[in-house]
Amino acid sequence: MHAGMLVALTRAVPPSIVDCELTHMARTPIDVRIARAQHHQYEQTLRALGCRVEHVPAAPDLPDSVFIEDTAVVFDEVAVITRPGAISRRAEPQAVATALSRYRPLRRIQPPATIDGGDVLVIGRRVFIGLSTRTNEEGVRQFTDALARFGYNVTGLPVDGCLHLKSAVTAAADDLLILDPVSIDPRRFDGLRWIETPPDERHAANVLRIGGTVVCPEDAPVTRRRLEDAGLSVRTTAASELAKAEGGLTCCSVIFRIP
Ligand code: CIR
Repeated sequence: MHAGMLVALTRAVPPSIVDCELTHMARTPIDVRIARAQHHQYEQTLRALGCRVEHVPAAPDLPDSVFIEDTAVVFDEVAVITRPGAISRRAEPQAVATALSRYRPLRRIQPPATIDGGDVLVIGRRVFIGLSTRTNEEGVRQFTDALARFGYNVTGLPVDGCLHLKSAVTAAADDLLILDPVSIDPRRFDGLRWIETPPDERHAANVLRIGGTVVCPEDAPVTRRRLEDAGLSVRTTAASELAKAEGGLTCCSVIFRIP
């Protein structure tokens, strides 16, 4: 298997999460204590799956700072530091960049480009980038440029009706996607097999893959069974309170391998 170890960067749930950005959901009260308990359970799951969890210093005044995935995308060769699409989130990447500078050379996305890590789906050497309300064409261009020396194939895909590309599709295995067919056309992903989420479990298209295990939200039993029927090892975790902030499972960590 792989040598080295996995590091998972996470960032605490701030009290200001009650003022988070919302795009497709109505605001409902978020219980910060429950959100923190679920975040703790999530970190325990990461540890159980072999990650060393490292905390980026908390940012109490940045409402969406727990959703650290949007601030950086880490490849073996380089970490791309994003420029989030929401103005309220522009200050988030700096502390993440500082944490990542110990592990990777950094490339920073510059204005006028915007890109959220939630729009970046990496499957082997293929990188799919959602063109969403957060990520623009210039973001895709700069991201492509940052990876140019390393032999990745980058493709931009329009995203409609959900926040990020990874709200609608994630990788469950090297050649297997889990996706919400309402939001994304599976034929966009040439050569890959896919599993569909049922209409009342659309949020479960966002799964977190760690090694040979897939972490799925606990309130998605049909999706869980479909993943297990495909031969995958599945763990579940509670994510309902962070889901009220339009966050999924991938968005609460940045995971990468170190020697
Ligand atoms: C936002 O709208 O930016 C946050 N409330 C949710 C971000 C979720 N990020 C993700 O799924 N990658």
